[in-house]
Amino acid sequence: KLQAVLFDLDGVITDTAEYHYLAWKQMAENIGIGIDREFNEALKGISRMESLERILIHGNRAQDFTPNQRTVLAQEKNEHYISLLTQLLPEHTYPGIGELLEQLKQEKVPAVLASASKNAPRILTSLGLEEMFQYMVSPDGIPGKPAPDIFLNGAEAVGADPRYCIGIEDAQAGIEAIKAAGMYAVGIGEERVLRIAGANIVYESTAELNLSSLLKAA
Ligand code: B16
Ligand code: MG
Repeated sequence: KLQAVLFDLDGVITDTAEYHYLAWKQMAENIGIGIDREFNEALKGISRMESLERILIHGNRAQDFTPNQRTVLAQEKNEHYISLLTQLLPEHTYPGIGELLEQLKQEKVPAVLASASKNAPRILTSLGLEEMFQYMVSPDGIPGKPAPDIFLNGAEAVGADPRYCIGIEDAQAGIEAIKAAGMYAVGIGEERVLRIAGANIVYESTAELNLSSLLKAA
C-alpha cells in the first residue's frame, strides 16, 4: 500500500524552473558566459553551488573564480531569483497539484516536499500550500540529487518504507535520485529524456496526475 508521495518543487508544483533559468542566464551573461535552455536541463534539480560550478565549467571559467567570488556570484543569482519569486501567487500552482494534495490528505497518505531548494519554504508560502505537506525536507547538509538522500530523508521523516513511496520529478537528476532511493518514479515532462533517467511512467503535464492514476501505475 502507498505510504507516502514525495514531490519535487521546481518544475512539478510550479514553474519556478523558469525563474531559476532566467536568473542563472543573467548571472552567466554578467561574466561573459552564454547558456541556453538545452544546457539548463542539466541544471534542474541540482543545488545552487553545483549549478554555478557547471556554468563556470561550461564557459571554461572555472579557474577564474575563488571560493569567495563563487559565493558572491551565487548570492547575486539568488537575489535576482528571489525578486522574481515576488510574482508568485497561488494561481501559479500547476494544474492538478492542489487536487492531488487534497486527495492525499483525505486518504491520509503523507505528502512530503523533497526539493533541493533552500527557497522551498518561501515558495510554498507564496502558493498557500504549506499546510498540505506533512514534512518538508531541508536540503542543507545532505547530498543533493542525483543522490537518493533527499528522498530517503523525506520518507524516513514520515515513517514510510521507500518501496511503498512514489516520487514525482521533472529533472533527470531527480528521477535518478528517486530510483536510487528505491521508489517508484513519476516523471513530468519529456518522455524520452525522463525514461532514460529511469522514470517508471512519464506524464506530459501535472494535469494528468491524480491519486487513482498513481495507484494504478505504482
Ligand atoms: P535554491 P527542486 C532545485 O529545486 C532546482 O531545480 C534547481 O534548479 C536549483 O538550483 C535548486 O533547487 C536549488 O535551489 O537556489 O533555491 O536553493 O527541483 O529540487 O525543487
Ligand atoms: Mg524540479
